[in-house]
Amino acid sequence: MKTLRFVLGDQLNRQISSLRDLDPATDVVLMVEVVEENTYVRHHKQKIALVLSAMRHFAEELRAEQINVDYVYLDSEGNRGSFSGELQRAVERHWPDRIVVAEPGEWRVWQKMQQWSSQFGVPVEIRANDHFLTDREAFARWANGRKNLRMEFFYRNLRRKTGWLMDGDQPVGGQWNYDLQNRKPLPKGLSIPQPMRFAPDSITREVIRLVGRHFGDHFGDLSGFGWAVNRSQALLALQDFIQNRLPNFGKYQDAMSSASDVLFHSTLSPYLNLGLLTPNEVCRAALRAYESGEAALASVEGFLRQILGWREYVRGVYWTFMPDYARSNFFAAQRPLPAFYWTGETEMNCLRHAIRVTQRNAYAHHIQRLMLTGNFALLAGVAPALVEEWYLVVYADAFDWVELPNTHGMALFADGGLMASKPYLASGAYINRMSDYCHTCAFDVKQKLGEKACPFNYLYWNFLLQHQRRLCNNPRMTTAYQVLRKMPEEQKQQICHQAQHFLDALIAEGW
Ligand code: FAD
Ligand code: DLZ
Ligand code: SF4
Repeated sequence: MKTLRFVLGDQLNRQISSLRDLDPATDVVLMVEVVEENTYVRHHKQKIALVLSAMRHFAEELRAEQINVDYVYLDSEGNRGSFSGELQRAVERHWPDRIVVAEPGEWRVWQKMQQWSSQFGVPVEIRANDHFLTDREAFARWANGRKNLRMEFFYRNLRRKTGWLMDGDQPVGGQWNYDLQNRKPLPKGLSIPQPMRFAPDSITREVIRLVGRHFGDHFGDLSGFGWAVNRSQALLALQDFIQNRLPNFGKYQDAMSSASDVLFHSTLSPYLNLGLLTPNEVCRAALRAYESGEAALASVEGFLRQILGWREYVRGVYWTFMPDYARSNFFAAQRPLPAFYWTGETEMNCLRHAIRVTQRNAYAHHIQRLMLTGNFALLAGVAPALVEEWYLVVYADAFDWVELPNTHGMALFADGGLMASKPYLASGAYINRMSDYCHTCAFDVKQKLGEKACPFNYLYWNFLLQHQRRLCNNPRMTTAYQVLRKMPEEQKQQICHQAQHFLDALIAEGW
């Protein structure tokens, strides 16, 4: 039986379900570079270069195994520019008995896949995407009928199921979670190892030129490209993280610093999301570091929780609640996205730093995404769809299944609390505690009102006032509303007035 095996740009793993029973004597692997995938949002230039270079390297690896790969380049003659258009052409070239493909990472593509069989008159088998530790159905079963979908419960179930960091049915060390030990700001003078970077080879250099030609006006710098583009490089990046940064990962997981773009984070998300690394091997590498005494329990548990917990959980939320999930807007937020999200031109030092890092690297770590750009968009009442588009554009690891729940649910609370028990809101005090941004900022983090006051301060209290009806009964907001209740009326009015003035001025600057 001749099978056309369609491999998408974020399915670059030899073990993926769609390649499992491949017969090199009869089958063809199809890979296509298409304009639609590169422009449905105007992705960061480095993200496009990473995906296309990783696709080309993967095709080479398959060819080295004598597998017949039909690879369509962006510039190939007759390229119809979309998955469906290119699949149609491939069916006409190869006349397969069936098409096999793994589940995509986006609802948008999933909907198109449902049409393919009738569109092309060929049976299409859509296989589970086994680049995850759980399947979509398992999450839906877990979620079914639950009032409360907190990640922590899902994570504990998976710890029990995998036996990772378990001592019988109890967590190793007696605690499920070492979050409280993982909230340290960065001490002065601590040396931070730079993550491993990879000089572009001839394939990547060719792709970089192509991206410059076709997508030169997209967001971000291309010149500093240093991502791993194949599995062997990604494995080196994993090893580098385990040896050099994992030991400090837990302690400084929530820290921010202008001295380092990455701190002790792994920067492995693009490789996990493209299939160059599997979550299983990444978690096992961290567990080995714990067993050999190279990394402490709090670091390894903290890291495991991100992958076994958060990564699996957000994927489950996405597939269980889409497409309605994306439509909710709990705070009825409607403002446009400020222009500085694209330029980095703002006097707020913390945001300027987070956005410049993003331009430079197509990367920012979690706390920058959540507590700087996410927190500001929430406090400023920016429409969720605009914030979500920004996050999908700017990060090399951004795919809808993971970006949307993180932005919509975690950063913006637009789902009204399906994911988070309370909105992740912070005033300048939190940013000051966790970073070194404030002492060189044009604003004064200690001032609550007035020309020099940190905008996060009055925007924070203004937000609580504006959404009092929606939030005051949330038990986790009690302390904040107690403070607000004691605040003199006149001060509340001044806060609202200054917040409104600030937001109006941003609009006038051209959001
Ligand atoms: P580390 O801090 O080293 O964490 C290890 C790994 O855990 C990551 O590589 C990632 O695979 C996983 N992980 C950690 N946190 C999360 C999370 N909340 N959700 C899912 N996986 C997680 N992550 C993406 O992969 N793609 C996105 O498009 C994306 N968008 C985000 C948008 C917002 C608003 C927020 C708040 C978070 C977003 N995240 C996204 C989650 C997280 O910020 C990134 O996974 C992380 O910053 C990637 O850097 P790292 O590899 O150094 O992570
Ligand atoms: C992100 C991306 C980009 C930029 N380009 C391509 C491409 O040209 N061809 C391809 O197969 N995949 C690409 N991708 C990844 C897809 O957008 C991704 O596979 C879908 O969003 C489904 O998850
Ligand atoms: Fe950010 Fe406010 Fe600190 Fe400036 S003072 S860096 S705006 S938190």
